[in-house]
Amino acid sequence: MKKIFSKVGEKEVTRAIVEEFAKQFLDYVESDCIIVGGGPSGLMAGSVISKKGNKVLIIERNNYLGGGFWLGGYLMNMITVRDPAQKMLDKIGVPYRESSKSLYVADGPHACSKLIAYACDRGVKFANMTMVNDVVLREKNRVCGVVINWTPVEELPRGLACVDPVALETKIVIDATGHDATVVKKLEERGIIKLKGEGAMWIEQSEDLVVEYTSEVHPGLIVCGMSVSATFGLPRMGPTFGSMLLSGEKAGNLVLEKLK
Ligand code: 48H
Repeated sequence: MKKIFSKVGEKEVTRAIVEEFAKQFLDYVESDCIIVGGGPSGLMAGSVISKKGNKVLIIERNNYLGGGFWLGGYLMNMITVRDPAQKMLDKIGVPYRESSKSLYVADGPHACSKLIAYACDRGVKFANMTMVNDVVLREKNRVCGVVINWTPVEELPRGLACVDPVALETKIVIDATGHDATVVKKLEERGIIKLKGEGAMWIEQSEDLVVEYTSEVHPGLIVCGMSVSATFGLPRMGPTFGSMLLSGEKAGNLVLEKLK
């Protein structure tokens, strides 16, 4: 048989993966920014921060990136954005068409994969199948890092596995966990913040509000995307994603200001 591939075996493949993973993991034990959640807002925030040469790690509990951006609305994989968010689609190179005045529709998988590539091209690193289950708090309860475990370990019945998680230090954390607002909830559990909970759907109001309320909710913790709605009790917008991209961009710029 004529060989097409060069002579490389199992041990070399395993070594390549372990070495590169361990090198990156060690490097990102300390970073400039940790983003919890790899949906549209987190990916956009990461792209903005990383483009300036900062070390950004996105932690995602699933084995894929993109959050709700793949499927758009109601398991129909078309996404919509309202004017002016089509300019963000231009930026990441996603084709779209105007469906009605100022409403644009694009293919979900195309938009999502382009956004993931956009973040990768700008240097964002990822930890998939990894779940943030707590925060690191220091003086005056400043958020200084996150506590992580492998998602499958975290999901095991409590009686079955007693595995202590590990912690990563960082200068600033972004909660981009969507409807769950997981990181903000950790502060609420300790009586530091009060979560208002997401409001009912009202597309026209919600998108402006999400962008407006994208902010540092507690020293060391910025919220973006749907976690803004959950934190501040804002209306939801359903299957339209412009504010996720603009909120992510704003969160990224807030982090850049802080890192200066
Ligand atoms: C690690 C975690 C953890 C954790 C959650 O839901 P997302 O797509 O979030 P956004 O805010 O970027 O976008 C929201 C959008 O998809 C949406 O749902 C809209 C617009 N809804 C409107 C409406 O009215 O319903 O992504 C969040 C990501 C997901 O991939 C989660 O798996 C991940 O965060 N995640 N990752 N550790 N503790 N919690």
